Amino acid sequence: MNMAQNIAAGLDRILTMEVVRVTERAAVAAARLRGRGDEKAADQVAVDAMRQELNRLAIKGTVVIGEGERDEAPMLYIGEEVGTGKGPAVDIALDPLEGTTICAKNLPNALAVIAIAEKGSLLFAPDVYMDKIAIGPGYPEGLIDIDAPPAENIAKLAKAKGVSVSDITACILDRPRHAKLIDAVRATGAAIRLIGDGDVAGVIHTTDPEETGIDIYLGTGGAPEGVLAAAALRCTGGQMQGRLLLDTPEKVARAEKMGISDPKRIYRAQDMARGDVLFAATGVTDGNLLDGVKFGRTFITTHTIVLRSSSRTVREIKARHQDLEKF
Ligand code: VTB
Repeated sequence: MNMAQNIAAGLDRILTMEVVRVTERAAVAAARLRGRGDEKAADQVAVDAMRQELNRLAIKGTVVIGEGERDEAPMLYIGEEVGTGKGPAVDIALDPLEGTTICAKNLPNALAVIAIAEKGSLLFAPDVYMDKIAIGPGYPEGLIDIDAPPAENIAKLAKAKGVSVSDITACILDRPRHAKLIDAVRATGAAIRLIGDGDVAGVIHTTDPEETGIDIYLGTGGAPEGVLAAAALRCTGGQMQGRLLLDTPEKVARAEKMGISDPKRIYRAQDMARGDVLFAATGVTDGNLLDGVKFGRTFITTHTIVLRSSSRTVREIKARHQDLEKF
């Protein structure tokens, strides 16, 4: 593909490299506050750092999934314009610190995350819950069904993988609302990895079961996190379905205002993140897929995964930052 075709195909691929700095910087800032028991402080420094770096990117970006509505989030709020303004018009979904509690407790899999997509191609998701199911790449389309009982999804997955159900591990957020789901999965004989937070990582982990030990993600988490995970899956392959939990008239009205006319719609990954998508995540704490930030005496190391949907290349970037002043 020549340069002109590359640009015509979607986002400028140079952005794939540029975007790494954005999550690296947020991760380093958050990592300094790992294990301090202060979620808010860790989130705040990650937001500041991400915003600063994002504003150096040559894009005309709009935050569509961010820290919240304008009145509740002073920075990286939904609708905020970011970037230098000179460059392609893009939509941005971000979470400078996905897993604030994980970071505060210094537990695995806290991430700094961003997805960049062509204008108008990310689902404008309200901050409600989303019911989610996801599996990794290499399975027939339509293998899983969000409306099927967990036992059925797990049995189909095991069969397609060529293993028995007891060899399957499901990742589920450890929440009282998942009691029935957990019982249903346990009854199949499959294993569960219960996570305290961080379902963006949980979904992404399904894309590399050999590395992470996770085959399927099930359960209800944040809708914004669902869009971020969908963006990653668009790039790695894999299947995901999500449905917003709009269980009050107020939530239905809020979603309607954001352009969602069918409150019961099932979104696949490609409905939540369309067109050309870039995704980057840097580990804050050590995790199953990414190492956390390491602070050496003379340098800092970061571990980032960068994905692009149009080429489906998965890049891992381990960076050694020797100019500590830049952070
Ligand atoms: C998940 C998880 C997040 O929120 O989406 C979860 O990925 C869902 O909400 O890290 P509840 O905590 O209310 O269950 C987080 O845990 C925090 O944003």
